[in-house]
Amino acid sequence: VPDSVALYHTHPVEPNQCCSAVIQRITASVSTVWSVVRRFDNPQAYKHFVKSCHVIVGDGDVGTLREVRVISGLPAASSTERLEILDDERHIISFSVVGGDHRLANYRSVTTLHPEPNSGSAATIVVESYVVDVPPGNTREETCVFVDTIVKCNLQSLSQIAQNLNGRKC
Ligand code: A8S
Repeated sequence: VPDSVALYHTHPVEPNQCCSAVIQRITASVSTVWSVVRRFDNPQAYKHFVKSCHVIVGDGDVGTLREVRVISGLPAASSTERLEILDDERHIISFSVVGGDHRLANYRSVTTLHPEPNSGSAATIVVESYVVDVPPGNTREETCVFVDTIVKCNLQSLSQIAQNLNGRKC
């Protein structure tokens, strides 16, 4: 396990919070996956729950704020999110939820990309971890199941998009 995984996926967790991580293998190079993931202004490129996204302030660097609107059927309408880390060398992106109309208070996630060892850089391991407040009326377990489901969907969709992009380069 690279040192950076322990370094960037270790979160301080308060007693009323839960944290978890999802790992996804993608048959595409780190640079291809990164080209999709790094676009803080365009989460709808791979997050299918996102209906629209508008940058409120910023130019895509740390501190940029976006407002995401989500599709109907979720216990949420919108989320205001701040870009916390964007490291193009180490392939790390992190955002935190700072407002909105939803139940995931103080959500923060970190996503890191790693070339799969011995794959000739043709495959990427994505690690996405998060910490979030357990909403009133829910258990830690329920919260993790809900968020894990969203993150897994996002990373599976990311996998499909990156694999298609990679195929086009040949
Ligand atoms: C992400 C991860 C998550 C997004 C959650 C967990 C969210 O956008 C959705 C439903 C909610 O209830 C909360 O990387 C919120 O986007 C899909 C609106 C924040």
